[in-house]
Amino acid sequence: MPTQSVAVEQSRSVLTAIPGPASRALAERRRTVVSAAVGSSVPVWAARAGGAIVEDVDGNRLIDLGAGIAVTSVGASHPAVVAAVQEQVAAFTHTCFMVTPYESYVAVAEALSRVTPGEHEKHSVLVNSGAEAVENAVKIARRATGRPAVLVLDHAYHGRTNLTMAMTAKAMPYKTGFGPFAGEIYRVPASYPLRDPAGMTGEQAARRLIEVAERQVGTDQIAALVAEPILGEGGFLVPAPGFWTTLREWTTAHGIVLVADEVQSGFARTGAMFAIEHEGVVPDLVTTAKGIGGGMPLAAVTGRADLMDVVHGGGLGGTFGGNPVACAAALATIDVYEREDLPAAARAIEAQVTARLREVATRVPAIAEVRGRGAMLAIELVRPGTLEPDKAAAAAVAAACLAQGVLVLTCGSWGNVIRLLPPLVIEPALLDDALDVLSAALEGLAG
Ligand code: PLZ
Repeated sequence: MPTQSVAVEQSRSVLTAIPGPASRALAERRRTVVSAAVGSSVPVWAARAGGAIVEDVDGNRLIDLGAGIAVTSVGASHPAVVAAVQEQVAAFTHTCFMVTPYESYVAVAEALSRVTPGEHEKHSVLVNSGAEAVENAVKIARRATGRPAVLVLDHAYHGRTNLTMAMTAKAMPYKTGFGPFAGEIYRVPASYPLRDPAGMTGEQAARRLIEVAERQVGTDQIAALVAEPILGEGGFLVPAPGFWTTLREWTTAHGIVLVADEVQSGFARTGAMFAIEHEGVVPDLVTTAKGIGGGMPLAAVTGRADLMDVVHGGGLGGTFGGNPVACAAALATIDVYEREDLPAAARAIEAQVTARLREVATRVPAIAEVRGRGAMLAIELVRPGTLEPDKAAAAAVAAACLAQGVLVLTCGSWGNVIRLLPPLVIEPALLDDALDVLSAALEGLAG
C-alpha cells in the first residue's frame, strides 16, 4: 500500500465558493506585481498539499488530478521526500557541481542509468528544467553527429526557451510574437489514431513521417529525432502500434540520434517506469524532469555513454544543475517509485478510470475518445457527430469539476482535451469521488 502523506486529510471538502475570499484577495495582490503574461489554470491559491489533496487558503480541500502537471507523482509532500530535503538543506544547499562536486549527483546518475530503458552503458547530465534537458539533448546529438537538423513531431511540446519554442508545435500561447526561432528544426507528422486516416497503422504513420524527412531534409543532415512517446501537451496522443519500432529501425540505419522526451510521461506515470517501454524500443537519449524530484526542480539527459561523452570537457553544465537539495529529493522519489511499485499503482488507476469513463462515453456523444496509458489519461471532446474540436466543452467540464473541488487540467492542440494526471498514490475511494464529479460534469455536456 503506498505511503500517504498524513499531514493533509485525504478527502474533498468545499467550504466556500471557489475561489473563496482569501484566494480572491491574493489574485488582486498578484495583479499589482506579477506579470499578466503568467497564467494559472485555476484561481485557487495553495496553502498546503499532501498526497492527492491540495488545500487552499480558504480551507477548501481539492482532489488534485493534475499533480502540478505530472510532477508530484509520489504525492505532494511525500514524507520520504520531505525528510530527504530537510536533511540536505541542513547539510548544504549549494556548492555548484562544476565547482565542488558532491556524491548525490553521482547517485542520481546511477539511479537514472538503472531505471531508464536499455542495458547499455549510460551517462547523464543534470539540469534544472525539462526545456533545459531537451536543449542539452539537441546539443549532444548535434555534437555527436556533426549534423544540424532536428526532427520534431506535429503536436509536440518541448518547452518555452528559444530552441524548445521552435520545437514546440502550438503557436498560441507558446510562440506567438516570440520569434525569430532557432533554425534547423523540421516538423514531421505524428501518429494521431483518432484523426489519421481510418486503419492507418503505426508503421504507415512512421513511413509518412520518414517520407517528409527524407524529401525535405535528407537523412545525412539529421542529427536527431526528438519525440514524446505519448504526446503530452498536444493531447495525450498514444501512437499506433509499430510507429516507434519503425522509427527506431530508420534512425538506427541512418545514424540519427533517437531522443525520447519523457519529461511528462516518465517515472511510473504510464504504468511502466518510462512510456517508451510500452513501444518496445530503446532510445539513444532520454530527457526527464517533472516526476524525477517529487516536486523539487531537477531534470536530466541520460543516454548512450559514447554519445554523452563526445561533448568536449566543460561543454555541458550550469550553476544550479543537479542542485544537492533537488538530488536528495530525487533519490528519495526514485526510491518511492521502486519500493512502492508505483508503475503498478498507475496501471490500477488506468483500470479504475477507464472503466468509469468508457461507460460515461456511451452516453455522452461529445466524447470522441478516452485514451492514454496508466495514470496519463485523456478525454477528447468534439461537437457530437463530427471530429470538430470543442474547446469550450473542455473548459466547461474543467470549471464544473473545480466548482465541486476537483482539479482537472486541459490540453490538446485545440484545447479540447481533459487530461488526468493524478498522483499515483491517490486512494481508490478518493479517485472514485473525483470520478463521480467528473462523470457528472461530462454528462452535463449531453444536455
Ligand atoms: N517536454 C514533454 O511536457 C513541460 C509545460 C506547461 P519544463 N510540460 C508542461 C507550460 O505551459 O509551461 C514539458 C513537457 C515535455 C518538455 C517540457 C518542458 O519542461 O520543466 O516546463 O521546462
